[in-house]
Amino acid sequence: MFRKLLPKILMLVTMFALVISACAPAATATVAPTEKPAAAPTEAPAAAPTEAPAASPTEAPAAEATWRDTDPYKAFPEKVTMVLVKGGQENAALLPEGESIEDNRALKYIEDTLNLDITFSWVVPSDAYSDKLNLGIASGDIPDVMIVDAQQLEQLAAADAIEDMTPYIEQFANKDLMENYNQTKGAALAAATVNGKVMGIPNVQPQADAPIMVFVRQDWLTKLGLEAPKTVDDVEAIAKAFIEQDPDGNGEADTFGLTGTMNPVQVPSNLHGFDAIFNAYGSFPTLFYKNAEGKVVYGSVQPETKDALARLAQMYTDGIIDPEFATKDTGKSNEIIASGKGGIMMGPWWIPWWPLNDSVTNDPNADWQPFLVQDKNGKYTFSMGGYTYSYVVVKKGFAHPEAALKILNIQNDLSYGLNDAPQYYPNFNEIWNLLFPVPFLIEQPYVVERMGREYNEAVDGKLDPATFSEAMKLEFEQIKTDMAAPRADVPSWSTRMARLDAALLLAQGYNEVRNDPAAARIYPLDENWPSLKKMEEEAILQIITGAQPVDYFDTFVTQWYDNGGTALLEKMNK
Ligand SMILES: [Ca+2]
Repeated sequence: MFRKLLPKILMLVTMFALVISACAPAATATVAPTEKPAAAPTEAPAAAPTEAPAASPTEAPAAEATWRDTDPYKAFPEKVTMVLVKGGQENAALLPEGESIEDNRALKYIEDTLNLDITFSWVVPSDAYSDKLNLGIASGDIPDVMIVDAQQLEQLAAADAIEDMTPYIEQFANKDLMENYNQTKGAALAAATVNGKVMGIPNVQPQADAPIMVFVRQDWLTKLGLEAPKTVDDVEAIAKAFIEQDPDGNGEADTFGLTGTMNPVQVPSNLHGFDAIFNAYGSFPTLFYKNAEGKVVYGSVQPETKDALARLAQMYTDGIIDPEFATKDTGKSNEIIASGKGGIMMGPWWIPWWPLNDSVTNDPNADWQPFLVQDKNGKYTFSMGGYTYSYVVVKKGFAHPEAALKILNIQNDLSYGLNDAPQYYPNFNEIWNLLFPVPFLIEQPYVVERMGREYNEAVDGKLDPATFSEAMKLEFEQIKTDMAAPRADVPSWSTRMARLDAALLLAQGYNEVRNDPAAARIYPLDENWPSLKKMEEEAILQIITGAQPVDYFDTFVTQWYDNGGTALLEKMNK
């Protein structure tokens, strides 16, 4: 069971790293996601009529025709050659014997279905991909189709080196991919839009890391006669009681209120961050979003951020927040939780898998429960990460730009067993990015919520768990195991708490604030951005810890605008 869980945690950490790297100016790193989101409802292709054709000539071709003859799948009449490039070489040994990145059954299926001849001009280890591609971009030597990051998209579009994909996406993306785009309410395609043209095919990553929730030890609440939290006031009152009223019952004043880290704000994924408290004040630091007038503003310099900082500074002064939070990293603050010295932790829905599992392992009474923090209007509004961080682009002049979309359609079918796609590989989740010529995912954005609802319906007997994918069946067994004997088996508890309880909280719905997709491509390239970012991080920590008074926020805001912020916002709003 631990083996089963481990990749999931790695996946989440990887996803987190990808999101962060997408924001950092120098981080041209991994554009190809190395994880298969846990979501993968790899439906067994029970309905797929794989053996039928030869037997019944009248029916089978018709059945085939329904998808093979549509725009998203139709084979090219003449063989189309396509040159690609690829990372992932370091893992090639995971492929079945006799198969390689350049020659495998999944690739062959794609080539045969579309009448393509795919070759690779180079294959390199994952961490060399972006540099190698940058060299190619600089020298004008690029493949026909490639995965790029936001900066490379900007560069290639500015150089007029890639095709405008606007005419192709709706016609050639299949209905599953279009549905996933639609669920982002236009944000994914907007992220790929440069000067009004969709210049790349955007990825969609699941909403796995935001919003930030507050997890609280229900056993401590019960012991001290406290209600579950709804507001920042409640969280503070609980923290105060956890510090003062000896919830662990050892007669010593040795328990913490709120934990924190040197990164009080980090969207979308932050362990021990104060993001949820900022959000409760209507403050969305680190995000460039459109205000009510449709103008892009920066959350960190809005008056609501001062209000939230004033509250946090007061909490710090009052000893509600760990006095040493500003020097602690995630690992240090995790120790507080794991050792049973803290009963409140803020973090994403998946923290029952890590680090709360360590707390339960050490103390099976540690009954952590998730809650969302309301704002002063009783509403839930949270900072969210972007849906999109990478793009598939097509070299200018390539005769069939739609081929890129057709490949992505079939890759989606291979992932989920749709449209007769063969399921060749028992270890598919480990090797999909090696098999696929364009290792790129356009996923369901709200898959965590969807799975939570489905697990809940299965618990209520409204949905037959036999219809679940193998991965979901395993998780559902864990959920039932923990319901039968809470916290007796820690991995089962983690899965139940993350996949059911926390996911259902998300499924209740909330408002979202995100980076404006176009603005998100501008600030990482801005020459003043690194110094603006540093100025902001210092100001936030200084104000919370009292090294500067709350009114220092006004000085910070003036400096931020004067040292490049005004110019940056002008670029975004022109
Ligand atoms: Ca104590």
